[in-house]
Amino acid sequence: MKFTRSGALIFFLSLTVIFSIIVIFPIVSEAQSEQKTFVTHSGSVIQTSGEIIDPVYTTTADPEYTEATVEFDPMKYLREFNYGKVSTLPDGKILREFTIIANDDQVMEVSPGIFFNVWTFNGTVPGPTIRATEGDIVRINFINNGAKEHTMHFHGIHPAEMDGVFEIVGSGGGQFTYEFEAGPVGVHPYHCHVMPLEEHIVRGLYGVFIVDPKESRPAADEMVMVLNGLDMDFDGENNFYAANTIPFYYQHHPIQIKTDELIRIYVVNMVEFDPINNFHLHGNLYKYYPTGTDLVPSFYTDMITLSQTERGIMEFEYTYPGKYLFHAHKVEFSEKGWVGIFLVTDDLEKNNQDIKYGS
Ligand SMILES: [Cu+2]
Repeated sequence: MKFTRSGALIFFLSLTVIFSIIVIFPIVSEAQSEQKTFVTHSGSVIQTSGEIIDPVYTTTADPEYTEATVEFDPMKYLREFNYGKVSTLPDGKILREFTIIANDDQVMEVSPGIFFNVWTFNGTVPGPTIRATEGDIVRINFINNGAKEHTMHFHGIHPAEMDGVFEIVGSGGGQFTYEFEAGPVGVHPYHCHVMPLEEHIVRGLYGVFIVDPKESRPAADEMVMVLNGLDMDFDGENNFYAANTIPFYYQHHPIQIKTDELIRIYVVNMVEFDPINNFHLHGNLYKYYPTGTDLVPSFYTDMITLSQTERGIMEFEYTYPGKYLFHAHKVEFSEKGWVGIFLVTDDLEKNNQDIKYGS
């Protein structure tokens, strides 16, 4: 029997298909269903192929157990500043008191249909933005209602015992009062400092602490943007990135600002695992104050690079109305959620409609 050229080709292709089915497919499916073993923070040993979003709570022994669901509104968080309960001390100083409650049993829908076990300060990720003026006394009544130990570690200047590292606050209602003078002027992160630190941070125990100068900065439309990442399958790599936790949020819900109005953004990078993050603004440049400690800008740029907990203040105004992107110029991050839109308008009332990206 003699093979034609096309007959030989068909024979060869058939062999390839059969080989794939018998040899390659089982290897690939084995890899896909490969079980990984994790020891969770609570000490339970679980196995997951990575499809289980939250192994800690899917293996909770009590079948009646239901987690509290976190409601988080990135638009509200963006411009929400907490000045605390204000009183004047006998020496004339201003005292600002805050109550911060830590929890670690909450679940948040971080993207449509995707739920994640977040650890929270006052029920949100990030926690509340705490704001004081330089020289004010800040008192934080910290309560740990979580199942793990937690603390609050503020970046800034304060006594050693207020640093939130060695004074571990026990689970199930442990308390600690942090008290220190606000300073220096700038924008600082606060976060839990219990080991394993990476886990306590990536789960969401962080927030922003703003110290205003005594002579306040010029009036502006002020915002807070915490750049964060979410490692959904606990492999030490982020699956989503965002400004203020929810991937793509400000792309689908553009931030409305006015032409010729000064915009001031307090930006803090809390992305773990990836060594750098960055912030690019379209159609404009911003004045940048690293850490916000100086009242004179260091840069006039449209791109800054930030490592873990690096932060600063940006100021800009738009002359021309329209839609402008802001995003990580590390394109992988923007394609996984760290992207948003400023909708710049002469008249906010007239433009109060949904704007579709790309339209
Ligand atoms: Cu913690």
